[in-house]
Amino acid sequence: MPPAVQLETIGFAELSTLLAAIFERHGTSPHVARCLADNCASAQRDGSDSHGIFRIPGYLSSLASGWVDGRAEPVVEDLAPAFVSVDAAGGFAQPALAAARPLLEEKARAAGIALLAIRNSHHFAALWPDVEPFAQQGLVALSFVNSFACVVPHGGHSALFGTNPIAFAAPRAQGQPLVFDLATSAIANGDVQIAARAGHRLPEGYGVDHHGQPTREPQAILDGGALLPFGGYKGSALSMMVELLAAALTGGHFSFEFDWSGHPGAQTPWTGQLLIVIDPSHGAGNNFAARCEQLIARMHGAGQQRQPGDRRYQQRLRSERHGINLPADEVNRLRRLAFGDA
Ligand code: NDP
Ligand code: PYC
Repeated sequence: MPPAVQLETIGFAELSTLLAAIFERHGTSPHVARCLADNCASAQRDGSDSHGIFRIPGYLSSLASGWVDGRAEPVVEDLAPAFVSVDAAGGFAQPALAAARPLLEEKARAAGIALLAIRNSHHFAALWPDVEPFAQQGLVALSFVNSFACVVPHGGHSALFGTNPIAFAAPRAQGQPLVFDLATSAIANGDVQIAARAGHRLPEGYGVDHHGQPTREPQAILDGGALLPFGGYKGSALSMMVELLAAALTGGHFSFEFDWSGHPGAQTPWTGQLLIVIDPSHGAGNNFAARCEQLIARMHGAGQQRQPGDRRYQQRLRSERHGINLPADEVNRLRRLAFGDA
């Protein structure tokens, strides 16, 4: 039997403060540190393990390499009655969204719909924290982010697309918003890294090795291999759409377009992000949240008991009640990064 892992329980606020101290110590402004820390701590609280504290070394090596600007000041542009754009100035996408959010929401409520096009940005996180807050305010939100070339388009032979997630959030009449957040690859790159560390093989059909041969070995995918889109040509089409919306429309880079080879240690993709925010009160009957509830009830009736977001909300509740359980050596590592000699 492997030795039991010693756990330490930490509250959300304490974790977020610890992460903010790490970010600030490693080159971000206090504001950027707070944005990234809240995002990362939220992912950890909700059990989004591939984008919680697991990502800290990647953030820090990207900052250390000079690839991403942790002090960037995003520039918000009011382009049209329903179109906001932000130049993230080579910084992270989350502070860019935070800077544009009030104007985006104001426009969505006035026009019924509004777009936010973020470019020149680095997104290294889960996507649901970007959309769920809009649904908490009664709005419907969709978002699209492209990443780095590691997915072979359907029927192709070389990596071109990113893992390109899509997130959707809708208000419900009762309970937490309905949210899904999914990579358009068969598996997120972060989960491939986690499987490689744990020594787990992947299911068939997730990736290929550097010869283009199917493999179930996560390390072979990471060492020059590639992922496949989920659902064959259907996922591939969605991934293509994400490239167009997140990069071509925003003015950001396609996943294959940037070259980080001059910045050893860089891990944060330098791309773009699109958000679409809809005010459903302009819709027919002005009863969207009730209709959402009705659909969910029928899905339950049809036998789908677990809705997307349910697992996350349950984990959030457990974390809020009992704290976030982390391996004690991980917490110590974080404390050293924040306050120690590291
Ligand atoms: P998953 O496949 O784990 O989950 C995708 C969605 O499906 C979630 O909303 C999940 O809900 C839901 N779901 C999972 N299982 C079921 C089920 N049995 N029944 C109903 N719903 C279900 O996510 P991915 O691996 O695709 O993505 C993981 C994360 O990686 C995402 O947060 C994504 O944003 C992030 N990512 C970020 C990238 C970036 O460039 N920044 C790139 C690629 C991925 P629940 O949350 O409740 O489990
Ligand atoms: O998990 O695929 C991923 C990913 C890419 C960029 C950030 N996360």
